[in-house]
Amino acid sequence: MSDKQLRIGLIGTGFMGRAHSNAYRKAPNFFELGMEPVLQAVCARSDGAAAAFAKKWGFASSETDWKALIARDDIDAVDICTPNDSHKEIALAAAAAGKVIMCEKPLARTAAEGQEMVDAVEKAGVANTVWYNYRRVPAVTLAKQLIDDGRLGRIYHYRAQFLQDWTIATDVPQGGAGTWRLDAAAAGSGVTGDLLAHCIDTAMWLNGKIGTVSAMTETFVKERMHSDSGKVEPVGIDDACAFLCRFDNGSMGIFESTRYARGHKALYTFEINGEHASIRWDLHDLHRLEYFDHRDESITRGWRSIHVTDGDMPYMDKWWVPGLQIGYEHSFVHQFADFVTGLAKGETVGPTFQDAQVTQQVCESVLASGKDGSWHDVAE
Ligand code: SOE
Repeated sequence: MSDKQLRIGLIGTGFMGRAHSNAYRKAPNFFELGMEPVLQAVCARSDGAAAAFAKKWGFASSETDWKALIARDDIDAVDICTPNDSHKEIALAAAAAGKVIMCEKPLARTAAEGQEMVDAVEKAGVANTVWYNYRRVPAVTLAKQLIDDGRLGRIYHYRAQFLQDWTIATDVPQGGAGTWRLDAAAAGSGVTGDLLAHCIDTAMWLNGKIGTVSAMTETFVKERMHSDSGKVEPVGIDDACAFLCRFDNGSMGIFESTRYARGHKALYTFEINGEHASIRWDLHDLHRLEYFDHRDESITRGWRSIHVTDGDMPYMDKWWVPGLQIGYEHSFVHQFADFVTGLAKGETVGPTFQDAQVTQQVCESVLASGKDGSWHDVAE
């Protein structure tokens, strides 16, 4: 790695390829990173798509073979933005080549794949992170600060939901660009790995480890046309999942996710109830944190809606002036800024592959419980 530069090779040019590229471009304008990100190469399967993406986002070059990208000695960091079925193979090759690795969530399709990835980065000693971006929404980071300050006291309840409605129509195919999330072979699972994984990552970051789970899963549309074969094939993903859990700190958790909640596009919400105070957050209003403190004077006590835009709130001194809010894309800018700043100082910044593997293990236990209907301990 060059002393002052992090030369990035991005693999995958979909929605996340754009979100990450935006972060690489914006982070140095707003943060002191200690290292300059360089958009060195982008890789897509088709030459035209790779070249067009490179031109649009300012990458210096393009590739159509990810192995060729990894083999280049002018690439320091590999960003994996491909469907889940290629995360492991790319990560193992990138680790063997000594590259820093940034991988889209979920880490892998299964905990077994995730473990191989953790072992590979640990053996190679390469810095790594997984893009669980919601930790870096300022209001969510503020929630972490309030909990760590002890303001909530003992935590009793954690509840989270991630609701969407984009797969209700029976003619949405499985497989292929844009709809690989419906194909179990490509995605590993449905809402559990795609959406609940976010909720689980945030929950364990805020409230500690999850010990046991009991889940219910459902696949409402049992067969869909597969984009690759052109044939109607059985659907192997979970369309919806709800689970109960116990956290190691004694609190109770309830999580729900579905792609069949008509009217909801990406409604991620959580609420935490503690002995003294409660907090709740809503992705559709992501710059606000709701806070209730029972210790307030009774006649003015009530839920406060904190507009998270003041300079003493997480990340906000880097942006505009108090009162002016930021959005979804900034969570990726923050994650990258934190990761690179840590890299420049030789510090580990989460979520690491190991952190994401713990989430993977919770997902695995949830899916197993959904199948057999019994409580499952989360493997260590
Ligand atoms: C699915 O629609 C999706 O794009 C997820 O894959 C993302 O991780 C989530 O943040 C938004 O929804």
